[in-house]
Amino acid sequence: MTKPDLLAIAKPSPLLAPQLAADFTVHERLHEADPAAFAAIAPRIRAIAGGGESRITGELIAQLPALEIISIMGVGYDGVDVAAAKAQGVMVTHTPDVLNDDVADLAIGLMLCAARQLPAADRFVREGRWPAGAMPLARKMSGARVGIVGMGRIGQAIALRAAAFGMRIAYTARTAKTALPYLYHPSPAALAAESDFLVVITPGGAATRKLIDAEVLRALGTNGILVNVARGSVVDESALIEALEQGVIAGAALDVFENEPNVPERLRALPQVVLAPHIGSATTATRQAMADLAYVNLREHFAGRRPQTPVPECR
Ligand code: 8YV
Repeated sequence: MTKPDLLAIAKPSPLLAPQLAADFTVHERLHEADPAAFAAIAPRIRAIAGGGESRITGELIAQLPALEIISIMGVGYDGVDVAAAKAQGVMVTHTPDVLNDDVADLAIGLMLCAARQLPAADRFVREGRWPAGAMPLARKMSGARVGIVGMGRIGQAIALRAAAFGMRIAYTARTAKTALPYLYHPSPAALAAESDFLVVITPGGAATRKLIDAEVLRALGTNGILVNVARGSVVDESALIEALEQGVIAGAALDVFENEPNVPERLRALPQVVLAPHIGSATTATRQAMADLAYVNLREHFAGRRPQTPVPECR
């Protein structure tokens, strides 16, 4: 039996590539690398494999009449035109839950880094500055007020961890989750006004674009620290840079950016900002679990069964 043709929209993770190669004829980034060759095989493509940051447009989907499934190795799928996929009868799957712990761990780690100035402390020792005197005092995190923007699965995992630090937890989301013991605020600005740390963990996409704008940053205030482990698109990056430069907020810890992997020079120049290269789910154990789930979704589909984790719109 011939293997189904699969378009890998980006270079597949080494944890996924062998499983893909065993079951599929993989065309890696052919749509970008060789458009003429791509046009020739496009009618045969039955599957797409992508990551959380992949852009899979309606235009691309329309070029693939035999497409049956898009498997995303990531929980976020804001780059996928799900409406176009559905209109063409294409299933879209993602990898929720298996990364909750890692992303929540990183959110707490970034909060600690920003509050306790851990990257600066590391530089302080390495650069031999300690003998000349102590580092400036930092901020206490335990007992502070944390506001979580987005109270989905990862938001709840962050809240559980924050509770162990004795933090006062509040959140905003589209609707209040009455089963949770945390204080609900109807808007990011209202939440920010009552928070020392504002942690963003809401899905990306049109509905949340620039949700964290100049007004929210003003509400967070001169002692506030912004943490983003969601998508760069959720924060107005220019407004954030201005707020940091002008001392409108105290600091930020960011794992995601508007135009990854490019991080503006003005942001990189700010000492009160902690930066990470989109590593929320980047541990071996979690990436393996994500790769396995992304593969199982494809395997189940081509075995004539329902994939394990379709995106909500395709359930
Ligand atoms: C990864 C992510 O960067 O899950 C997501 O939505 O952004 C990250 O876990 C990516 O998906 C890895 O392929």
